[in-house]
Amino acid sequence: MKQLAISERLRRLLVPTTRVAVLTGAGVSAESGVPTFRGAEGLWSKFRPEELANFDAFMANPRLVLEWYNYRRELMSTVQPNPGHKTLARWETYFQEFALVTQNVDGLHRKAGSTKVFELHGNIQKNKCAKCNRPAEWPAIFDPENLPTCECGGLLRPDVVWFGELLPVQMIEQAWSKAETCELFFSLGTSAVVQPAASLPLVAKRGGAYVVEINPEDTPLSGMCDEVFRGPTGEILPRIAEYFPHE
Ligand code: BJW
Ligand code: ZN
Repeated sequence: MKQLAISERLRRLLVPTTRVAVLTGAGVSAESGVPTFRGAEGLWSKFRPEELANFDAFMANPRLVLEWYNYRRELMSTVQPNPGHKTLARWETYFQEFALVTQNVDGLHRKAGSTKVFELHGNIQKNKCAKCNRPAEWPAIFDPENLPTCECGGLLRPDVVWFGELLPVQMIEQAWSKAETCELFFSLGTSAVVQPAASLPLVAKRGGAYVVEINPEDTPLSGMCDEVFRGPTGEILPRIAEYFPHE
């Protein structure tokens, strides 16, 4: 296959000494078979986020919300990382300073071998108490007839960040600082509409970074990016890596 056309500026930045930060979204896992949220085939075209992904919805109808998470947990436990995840896992060792920030809750970056991942929106396979926030090991699947509770009496819920909830403070602060200080920033497979994650590329740009987007579709971010690749991350990322001096 013909080599991917990339700018001279990007090519020069693909060296181990460049400080790199990456933000990933649902699109990066699409080629693994995980549905995205927005768009014609996205989860939000079939389910209403305000009924499922916020605390009030959970308290009003925990069974409905937990059954939705059961469905997604089962799906996510069977999927495998794709070449996009695997390429990013290799970048962690290639670049001396590399920060991988994800909005995804599917754990596929770790499964691909990334060891340092900022999971801004949590992890769907983990649980916590909806009342006291204590982490809980079980259950893997919620029994809708017998909702699991914490020692404090609170209901257990998936350890993910719903609309209107704060992201883990230290994690978003660290991600912010990585975006501020990086030289090269990648926004990958995200519609870039959910805050505060969607601000990270802008923070990077303000800090002087070269901002690259990979997405088959236009996003609100596209216009401010220095370089845009229109295509799936599972195909484009390995082709960008072909430009690494030793690969
Ligand atoms: C491909 C591809 C391929 C396809 N290759 N690409 C400021 C202004 C306005 C609103 C707010 C604001 N600050 C906060 C808010 C409120 C809210 C928000 O942002 N709302 C906007 C949507 C309007 N944010 C919050 O509530 C956040 N909390 C917060 O800020 O707390 C403080 C606060 C509270 C209240 C008021 C003010 C401040 C929390 C956000 C939590 C988001 N949670 C979810 C659910 C997680 C749990 C779960 O999974 O069940 O996170 S929602 C959902 O969206 C999920 C995702 O992580 C997130 C982002 O979606 P993502 O990843 O971008 O996916 P898609 O589907 O949107 O896009 C996929 C993309 O991939 C598309 O572009 C495709 O083209 C592309 N694609 N195939 C590459 N093969
Ligand atoms: Zn509790």
